[in-house]
Amino acid sequence: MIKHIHTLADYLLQEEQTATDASGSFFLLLTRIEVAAKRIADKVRAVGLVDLLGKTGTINTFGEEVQKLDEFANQLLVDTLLTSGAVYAVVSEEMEHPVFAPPSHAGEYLVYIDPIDGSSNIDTNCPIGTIFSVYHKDGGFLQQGNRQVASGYVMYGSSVMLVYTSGHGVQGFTLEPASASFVYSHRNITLPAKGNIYSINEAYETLYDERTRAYLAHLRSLANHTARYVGSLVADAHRTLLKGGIFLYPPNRKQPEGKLRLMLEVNPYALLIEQAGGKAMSGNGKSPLTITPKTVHDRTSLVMGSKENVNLFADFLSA
Ligand code: AHM
Ligand code: MG
Repeated sequence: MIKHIHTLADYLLQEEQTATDASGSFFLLLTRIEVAAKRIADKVRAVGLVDLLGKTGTINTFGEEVQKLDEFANQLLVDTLLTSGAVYAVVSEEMEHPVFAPPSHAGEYLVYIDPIDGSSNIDTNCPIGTIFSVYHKDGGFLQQGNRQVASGYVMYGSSVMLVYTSGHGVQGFTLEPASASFVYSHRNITLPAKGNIYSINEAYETLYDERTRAYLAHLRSLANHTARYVGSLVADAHRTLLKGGIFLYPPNRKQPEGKLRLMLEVNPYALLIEQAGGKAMSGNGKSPLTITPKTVHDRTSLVMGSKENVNLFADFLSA
């Protein structure tokens, strides 16, 4: 057993030696995500220099314009994962259908990715990220989020971080430029039980239902609350994990199902937040982890953060 865990590689080796609920190929899979993350981080850093700013001119599955960086990150992650020997298929926000590993390389896991989350922030040098979620292939493509084997994200911010959970707490690693290693910087990330930051796109206020509007009015009446909204889930959720408070992407009149994708964005974060001692809710007031998806691209609403903050929102919803 490794005594001093200094890097992600050390941590994975240690988990591999002690885990009873994951196979060696699971750790190989995470290593492949680490490799891809470093390459994407390099590109993100140079994005303004290497002709990766801007749009490709094509439209993705959801009718959204594809940014060049989205396309690069998607292809890199798909290739890196499907040739690992650990992965059976990849589902991506950028692709309508799953892509399968060749039979010679087919492994046991399904990996769901949002290759570049927060695409609208690319051209303005604001934080963006990669989100991932892992399931055993035996349960099929439409498993509930509570069947996730692991979930996590890479955030390309003022520093690059990889944060993940495999059901044993939430661990964070920061890329050290000199060594090109992810250093174990955030052990067992835990949300405070209550926080004073709220994060929501308030420009949609008139589109939210009456109860959500009453909740927002209440927050604004509190002297000790402040608002933060980057518009990249990776960044807004990262702050929520570290500082607590609440993040909301509720349904609104223009997006009655909400905007975020259940399997690609909501469930990876619901697992992280719950593993860090927080709470996540969907429109029905229940954890999104208990929703059975109808398609891999389903959308749902998301409210998550410190338990006390989320419970207060739930009280407003049921008032
Ligand atoms: P994307 O995956 O196409 O980038 O969209 C998801 C993003 C999230 O990162 C963020 O929470 C949300 O969209 C912001 O949406 P809005 O601009 O409506 O507030
Ligand atoms: Mg995206």
